[in-house]
Amino acid sequence: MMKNCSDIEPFMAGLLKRNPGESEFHNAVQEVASDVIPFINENEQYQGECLLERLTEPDRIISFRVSWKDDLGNVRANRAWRVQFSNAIGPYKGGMRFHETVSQSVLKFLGFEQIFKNSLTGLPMGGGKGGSNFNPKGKSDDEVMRFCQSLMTELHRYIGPDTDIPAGDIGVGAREIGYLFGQYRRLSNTFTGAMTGKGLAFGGSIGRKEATGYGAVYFMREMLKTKDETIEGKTAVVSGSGNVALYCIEKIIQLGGKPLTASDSGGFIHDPEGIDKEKLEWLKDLKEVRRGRISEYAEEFGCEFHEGTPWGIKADLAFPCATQNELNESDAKTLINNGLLALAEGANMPCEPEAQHLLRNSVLYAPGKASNAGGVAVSGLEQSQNSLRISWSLIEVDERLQTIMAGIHEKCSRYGKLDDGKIDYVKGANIGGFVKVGDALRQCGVV
Ligand code: NDP
Ligand code: 2IT
Repeated sequence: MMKNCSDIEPFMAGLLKRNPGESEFHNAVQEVASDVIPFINENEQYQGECLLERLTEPDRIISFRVSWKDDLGNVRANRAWRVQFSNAIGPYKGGMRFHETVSQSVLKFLGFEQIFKNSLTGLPMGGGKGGSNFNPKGKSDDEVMRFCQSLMTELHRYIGPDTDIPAGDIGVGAREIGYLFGQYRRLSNTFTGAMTGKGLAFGGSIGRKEATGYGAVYFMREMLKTKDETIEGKTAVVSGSGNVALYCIEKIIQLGGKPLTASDSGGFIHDPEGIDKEKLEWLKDLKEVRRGRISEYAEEFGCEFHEGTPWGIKADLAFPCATQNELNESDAKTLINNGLLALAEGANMPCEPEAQHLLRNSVLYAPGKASNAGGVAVSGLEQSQNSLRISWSLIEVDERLQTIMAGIHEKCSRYGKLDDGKIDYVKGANIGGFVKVGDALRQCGVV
């Protein structure tokens, strides 16, 4: 039984008991609860409703087997999930992740974060996430297609444009969305916006591919403004070389900054001259078309390649854009000692809790649920365009994205302002995301 808790300890003890072994989920909830429980205690209208207890229990989790055949004719089986976490303010919305590390705990943490992130965008989107422990690396296009078709053969029953709208995440890009959407369209015999991140030829939004990376840099720009600083002339350390990292690097270059690094699970490249527009085009081709390794960049441009993560490289700005828990306490210390000014998370929960604690108290620090919300925001715009059966131009989409990111920064500032005038972006994002969802829960009865 869940009881209304006004203290964090008994609340977390109950959550750990109900969700044993799910460390990623525990960490995500702990961070939110430590800001939201005190807020509830100070605001009577949110009391006595078990709001956080209800919000930490997913509406439902669908778990299923995905059987498929590899190119050698072997039958393979994977596990997949869709975590439909909360539809309090709109249909479930969130990405699908294909990676060997995907587990129920990882998807629950991502789905939980998504509730607050989606609320912060101001768009009517609930929180969800899905994925599979399938590893697309080294698989042929045909194998990926058979896997996606098999997965959607089950998933299609549970999704729809007014129910649950999946999109991409790690290991799910344009190719996978195409195969998934193709099978959805066939099985449902409808052409609707039941997925986002679609190709431009079949209902996708211009600017969606770029949105998460661009959005993270727009959020950074807003944070720097509070210190009368700009991106121009600043060096940046970036991790990852996937969808988020590539377009984060692109926007840093466009705004006059100098990205020094990029990485993948094999290691990172350090280019002291900076990754420029031409090198980035080469990198996009390497990663988006040839599906190559980041080490090839070092061979092509004659710079250093190292194993591990790039956090030892001195820079003004940091953008972790690869995966969860990729930056630990010692990395945070190194970045701070090297004079870091600000960090904006492109990935979801890339900083371990101890690293987050240090950064939150030392530099301008934006949690992913605020700074990487640009991706899902433009997914929301894709849904609107699909419903209206129109396509906005890149300028229109990009203007809306900039307005949404500035709006999230404003909400974080409003709810995260400390007594000394500084902004705690983590607190601001947690409370700013909670308020709308909490209001919706209160007003819709006990469900
Ligand atoms: P991609 O699959 O396009 O790229 C992921 C990148 O991170 C690759 O360079 C990959 O290297 C690296 N990476 C993944 N796992 C690990 C690992 N365990 N250790 C080291 N490197 C790793 O994914 P995205 O760019 O879409 O997603 C990156 C992050 O951003 C994730 O946390 C995701 O949840 C988050 N995000 C994504 C959004 C989107 O719109 N796509 C929106 C908001 C957040 P390799 O290829 O070697 O595995
Ligand atoms: O983590 C995320 O916000 C995403 N992977 C994007 C979700 C979406 O629905 O576009």
